[in-house]
Amino acid sequence: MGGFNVFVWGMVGLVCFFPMLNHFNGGVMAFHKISLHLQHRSAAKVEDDYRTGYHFQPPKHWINDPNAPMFYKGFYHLFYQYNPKGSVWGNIVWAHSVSEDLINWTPLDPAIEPSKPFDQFGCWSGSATILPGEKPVILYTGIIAKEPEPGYQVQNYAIPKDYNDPYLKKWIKPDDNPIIKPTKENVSAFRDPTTAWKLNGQWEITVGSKQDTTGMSYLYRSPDFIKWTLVDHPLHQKEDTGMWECPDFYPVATTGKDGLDTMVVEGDIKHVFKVSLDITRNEYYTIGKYDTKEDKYIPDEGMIDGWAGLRYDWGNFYASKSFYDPAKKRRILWGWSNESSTEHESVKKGWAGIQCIPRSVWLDPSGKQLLQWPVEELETLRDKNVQISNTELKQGDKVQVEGITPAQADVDVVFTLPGLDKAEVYDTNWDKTFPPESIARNICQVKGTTEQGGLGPFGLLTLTSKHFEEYTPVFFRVFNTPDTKHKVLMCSDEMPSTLNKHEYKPSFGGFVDVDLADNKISLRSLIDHSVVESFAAGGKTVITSRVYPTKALDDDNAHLYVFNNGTTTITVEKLDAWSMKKPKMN
Ligand code: DQQ
Repeated sequence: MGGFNVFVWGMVGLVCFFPMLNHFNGGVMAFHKISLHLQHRSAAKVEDDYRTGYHFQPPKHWINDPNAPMFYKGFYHLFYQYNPKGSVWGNIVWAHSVSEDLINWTPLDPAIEPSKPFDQFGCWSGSATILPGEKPVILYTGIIAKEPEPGYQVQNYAIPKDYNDPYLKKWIKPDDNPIIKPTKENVSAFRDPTTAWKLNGQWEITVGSKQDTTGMSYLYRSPDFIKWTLVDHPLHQKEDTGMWECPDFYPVATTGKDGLDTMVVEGDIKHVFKVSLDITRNEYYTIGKYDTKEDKYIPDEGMIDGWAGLRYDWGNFYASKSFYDPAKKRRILWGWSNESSTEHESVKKGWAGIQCIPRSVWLDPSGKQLLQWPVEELETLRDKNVQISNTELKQGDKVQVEGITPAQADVDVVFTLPGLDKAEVYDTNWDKTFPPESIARNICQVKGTTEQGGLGPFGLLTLTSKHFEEYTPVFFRVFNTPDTKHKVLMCSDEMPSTLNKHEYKPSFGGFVDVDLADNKISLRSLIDHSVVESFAAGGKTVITSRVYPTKALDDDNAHLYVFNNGTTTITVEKLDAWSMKKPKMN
């Protein structure tokens, strides 16, 4: 066993031996890193190197959570947590942009800023509800005191100054705020109100919280959206998951791709409940039933409700929020992708954070997971197209995809496998050795891109430098398991992505629940300078990686390949790659 492997297995042992330490971050509250001395530091010039071409970002400074996405009078509204003074978290206001197509964005003035006693130390995340008569209202978390850390939290509301303004430029924060105060135990862990729904004639919302180490989503009821009462039981809770941030609760149709308004609580539907886990800064969701008699959410039998649960995205994706788009009858999901680089780098480059491409989200026909796909409007940015078809890739082969802009591209590929019998055997020890929530990620890390398997690794080498010193591979490995069912692993590996030793370079991974009956598997990657967002098997498994190449930096120096390092020859049935145009971006 080589030195590298010894190191990896040593790390694995450490992580598994202390699973609680792993989850609970040594008992330290996670939240956003607070660096007071950097919060007001604005770079003289914004560095372009890692700025994205078609992902959402403002011209400069720090962004985090998407807030209150909604469609109103022909415009999509995206609010987001923003530091107007610097490139690290702090001084948070609700920045605001509008779009007619979710792709081209016009910036407006911040919609909500600290100014009143009920939000003077911060305007944190929240959601929009469209009340009857087409009247939007925003619920958000206000910080009324700095202590106890990370702040004393209440829930406020804001309403548009002029309902006739489709841009919703000005928002009023009425003086009867706050409309919800915390109970004594949770003053600093009580945030991120959801979009409301109606049950038995009353409005209901849920708010993220915890009690000791039990993650919790409180339920509140109101006859008029102003007077709210705490319901005697939470909508949902789960022991040992710590603080729940940004809960999201919404219905999905049991068949078809159409989305449903959050107001739909009964019928041929399931409900999705998602939370962002503050301790590890990742999210999980379950699919289940909203029991409207008990007013409780109950995950379906077999759903994993906790760290090892389903994820929207196995990479750098957090604080997500969904909304119903009545214009196209779909549910859209937005997630924040933080920098994985250092604060020092963020301050130097003058900006930090992007929003992922908005995704349509609907229930997989199995009922066991969601499917996600970039909104169709993204395709309007597709420019020059190149194709590869029916091309065999033997062990060690890589074929360059030439003729497009490799650092700003959309690639969609279908691989055909000759059969599954050559797949390597899945080592069941992995299930015992690795923490359940990171088995896939650990296998990706241990095996990397080059270790040969029977079927795979095969996939894409994105953002590759001329002499392969740097590349971000996105790929599959297929395993045979003792019960004769195969397992498909998807990896997005940042380890070889940059020569910069100081960057955090995780090897992200997730399993893909796909039956491979037709011996085919697809992969779509959205490559955009410092982000690679990849969708396997039509959106069953998704991974977002943030990367900082030093050589494979721009369209002249980056290259794109399709590759196979497995012993079995596979076929690129069809590959389409497009250069992506730059939209109007704030
Ligand atoms: N970010 C907000 C909070 C939320 C956290 C503060 C999640 O409301 O819990 O900027 O990233």
